[in-house]
Amino acid sequence: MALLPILSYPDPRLHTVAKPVTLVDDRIRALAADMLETMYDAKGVGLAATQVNVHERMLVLDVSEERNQPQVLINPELVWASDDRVKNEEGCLSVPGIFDGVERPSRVKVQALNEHGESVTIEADGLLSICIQHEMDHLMGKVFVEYLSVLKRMRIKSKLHKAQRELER
Ligand code: GNR
Ligand code: NI
Repeated sequence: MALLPILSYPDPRLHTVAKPVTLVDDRIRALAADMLETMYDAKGVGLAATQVNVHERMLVLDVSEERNQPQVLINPELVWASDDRVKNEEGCLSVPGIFDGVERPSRVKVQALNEHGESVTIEADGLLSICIQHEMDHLMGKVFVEYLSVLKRMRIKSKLHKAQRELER
């Protein structure tokens, strides 16, 4: 088990489109375990492989209060999204300290493989729905700040650049 470094916006590697996982094997299971450890350590509800600079379609999440319901989704595909949309406050481990409203379909149905290579179908609403959509965006190279206005995004970039410079001093 190991903690993995998380890429921070505006790192261009966050815009990489992930490739499908071709085989769910021990390498993928070890990566899932490291991603879960990294997610729990960072107190996140989800983590996409893109954020740890691995460009394969896989994500982990745990939206439970007790932090004891880890889920691994490999090659997730959206099979249905509701027409009704809801706006929620989102944050991202790759955009530290920034929270803003994002509108998305309220409910989704997703098909994926689990860490054993078995097909699973998830019907999600609430935080699970938001989190799955947020993570699937990462796998497409999309970060939630891209839903915000150009002006807000500019302010976020300069704030994070400045924070990075202070760290390097
Ligand atoms: O920990 C996280 N919380 C969160 C809150 C609202 C909407 C989405 C998220 S996902 C985020 C972890 C993360 O960055 N995953 O990519
Ligand atoms: Ni994120």
